[in-house]
Amino acid sequence: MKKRLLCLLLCLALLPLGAALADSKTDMTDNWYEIFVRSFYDSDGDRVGDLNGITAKLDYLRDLGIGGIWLMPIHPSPSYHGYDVTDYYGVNPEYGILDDFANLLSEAHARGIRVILDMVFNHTSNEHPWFQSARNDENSSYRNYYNWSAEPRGGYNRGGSQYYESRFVASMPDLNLDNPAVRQEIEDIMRYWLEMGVDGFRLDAVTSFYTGSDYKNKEFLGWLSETAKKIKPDCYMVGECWDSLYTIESYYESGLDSFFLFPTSLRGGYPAQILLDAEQKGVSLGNVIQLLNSHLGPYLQVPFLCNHDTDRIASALGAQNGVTNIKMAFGLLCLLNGSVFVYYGDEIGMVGNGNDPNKRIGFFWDKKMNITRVPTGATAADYPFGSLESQMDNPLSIYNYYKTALNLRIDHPAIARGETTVYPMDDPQICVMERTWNDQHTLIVVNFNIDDMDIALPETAHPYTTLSGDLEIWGAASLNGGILTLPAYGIAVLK
Ligand SMILES: [Ca+2]
Repeated sequence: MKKRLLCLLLCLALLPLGAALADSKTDMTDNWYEIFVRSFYDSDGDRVGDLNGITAKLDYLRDLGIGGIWLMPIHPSPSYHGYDVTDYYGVNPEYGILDDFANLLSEAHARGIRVILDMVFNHTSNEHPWFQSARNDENSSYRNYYNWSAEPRGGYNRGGSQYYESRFVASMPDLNLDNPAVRQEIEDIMRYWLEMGVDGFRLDAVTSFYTGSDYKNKEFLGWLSETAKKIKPDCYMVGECWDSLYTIESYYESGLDSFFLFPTSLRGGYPAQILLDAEQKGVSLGNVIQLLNSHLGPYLQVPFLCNHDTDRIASALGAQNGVTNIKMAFGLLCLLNGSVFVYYGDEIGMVGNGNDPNKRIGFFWDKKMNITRVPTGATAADYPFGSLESQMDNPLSIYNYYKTALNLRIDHPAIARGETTVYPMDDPQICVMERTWNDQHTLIVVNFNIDDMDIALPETAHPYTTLSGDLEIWGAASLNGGILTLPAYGIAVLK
């Protein structure tokens, strides 16, 4: 940890680039929202979510406290999910036309919301014209866009007289990312979208670019990052490295802005473990934050609870057990450094597990008849906490908890960006920590006791006199002199 800190300090002291990196890290920090376009909101009555549907809900997202959206693949594709692309320059006709996308971009930007696109560069669809040509003609100029073998091999499928690499499924042939022509195609694709105004990319399956070689994956990620930043210096990139904290840490060496922090997700993730497993929950929260910062301190962290590939967090925590854990897991997530990502529908406690389509069902806005069509293959579509409309006016709803938590991060920028000091407390069920960023100081207090507690605030260099934010589950916090009264599972923020 000390060595890392020293390196960072040296960088900041010696290189103007170091300072620029530190600035860009905090500039990129935001509250993000992942959208499966097909299942979000249908604007034209065909029961398929579309781009204009997202545009119609931008005010909702802004109000929720969202500053950026990640759109799952919007390109033409034979599958319902879109992770097998047939045209990287197009828009899935079920989602709309390119003009709709350009309009979404400009309306999002007008509201201060950034838009990043899901880019699948590991593989194409087997229906992509590149693959069709490569498969049907061994002399095609596209033949070396893919990897071929004369002999059967693991991870390869038969295509014509030979076998092509296709690690996920036969319909997703892996691209030959060593081929300079393929890299040129990828550069052209990134340029096209970035010049249109897209704010960056979510990179799919980064550990699969070169199966079995982290070294080559990182080299390619470094190239992707460098290439994109040359086109648009302030673009933002986040990679899917579905792995341990240690592997994720090593992937940051590639130079890519960020990687999803899978160790914060699901039942085995830090927030759920603190809530459900730890005996000394207050102490554990402080330890987790120090652990994350010791590994990822110099980098932009990207904690999240679930995504389109995982069970939904409400399912993972057991929706039948009630809302306290569902709320509190998100409350704790929002106390971590970096950019949090919310999967659409988690803010109303949507559930989903089992097969993939179950995790990607339609958002429940108001009436059941307005929900988008169930994705092909889904076997369950249940909404245990009701629609957004039914939750909006209920101050105790999951929706209002999410909204308060996200807006707390907007109102107190130091929470996401600041250096952490954890104060030791006599009660191991209480966590008190300070976040300092530039001249802003924020004190965060969490009470994991099942009773209201009167907490004597520790002595701090900066005086905290104002209760400026409160995430309530069992009632409101209050501050009298140096004593903070905090109900069970309450989170208070002081200035
Ligand atoms: Ca539609």
